[in-house]
Formats: sequence, C-alpha cells, structure tokens
Amino acid sequence: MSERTLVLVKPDGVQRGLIGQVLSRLEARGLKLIGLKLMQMDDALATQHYAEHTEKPFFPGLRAFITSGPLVAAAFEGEKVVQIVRNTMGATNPVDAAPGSIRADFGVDLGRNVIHGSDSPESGEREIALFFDDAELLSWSRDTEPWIRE
Ligand code: D4T
Repeated sequence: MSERTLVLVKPDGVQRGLIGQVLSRLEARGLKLIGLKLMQMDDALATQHYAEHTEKPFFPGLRAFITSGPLVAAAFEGEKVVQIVRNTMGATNPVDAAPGSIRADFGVDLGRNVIHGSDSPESGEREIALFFDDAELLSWSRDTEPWIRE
C-alpha cells in the first residue's frame, strides 16, 4: 500500500546549507518526490503542525525556532515511506541517533535536529495537507522504478 510522508528540512538545515545533502540522501535511497517548496512557517501553521506538542514546556522554543527562517517542505510517496524516512533521519535526539543517520551526521542537539518526518501514514496525510495544495503535488511515473522496487 502506497503512503505519503512530509519531510521538512528545518530552518537550522537551511541556514547551514544542508538542503541538498539532506534531500540527496532520501533521493539516493530511492524515495519518490511528489512535492517540494521553500517557505517560512508562521505561528498558526507551527501550532497546527505541532498540535500534539502545544501544551509541552518546550513548545514556545520549538515554535520560535521552526518559524525563525525558511524551511524546505517535501512530500514523498511510496510503500513504507514513513518508516523509511524515519529510519534515514535517525532518533529525534541527535545524541541518540545511529551513526549514518541524518540527525547523527548533521546534528548534536534535540532542538536543532535538522529534519522532520511524519510519524505515521495518517500524520503524513494530515501534514501534507497543511503544507501543500493538491495542485502542488505531482503524480508521475518514474522510469527507474523497476531498478528501485521489485
Ligand atoms: P519531528 O516532529 O521534528 O520530526 O520530531 P519527532 O517526531 O522525531 O519528535 P517529536 O514529535 O517528539 O518532537 C517534535 C520536535 O520537537 C523538538 N523537541 C522535542 C524539543 O525541542 N524538545 C523536546 O524536549 C522534545 C521531546 C524536536 C522535535
């Protein structure tokens, strides 16, 4: 069953010039991109996106950080893309992330962990709808598909 996931290269990743390297890892792994944009989150979108965290003590800092500058939003589609992205990102805290994962290789701090990925297919749908209009998502046929998935 195909599913969709939202990836954000967070403002720290953009400021540090890591957009290409982060997206490149997902692309090279074989994930299929269906939407991509550079944008800045406002407080309202941050509150919607992090709805489960609005009452947490770290939320004001998280909101200030995530709205502080441009980020890259990307949507990927395919079987098991949620889990594949989560594994490629590594644990939420870069200190605990496995070497070779994006958060381990590019970060050292929980509040500056470079990348977001949806935590379930349901979250993927909800989050993609927050960041993209339907017209911004492209359904396309990839010629290399048989070399990536059996
Ligand atoms: P995101 O949502 O950014 O992909 O992260 P995760 O899905 O891996 O982790 P999360 O929802 O638990 O945390 C969301 C976001 O908040 C930051 N954070 C988290 C923080 O600044 N302080 C904290 O104590 C926690 C738990 C990091 C990721």
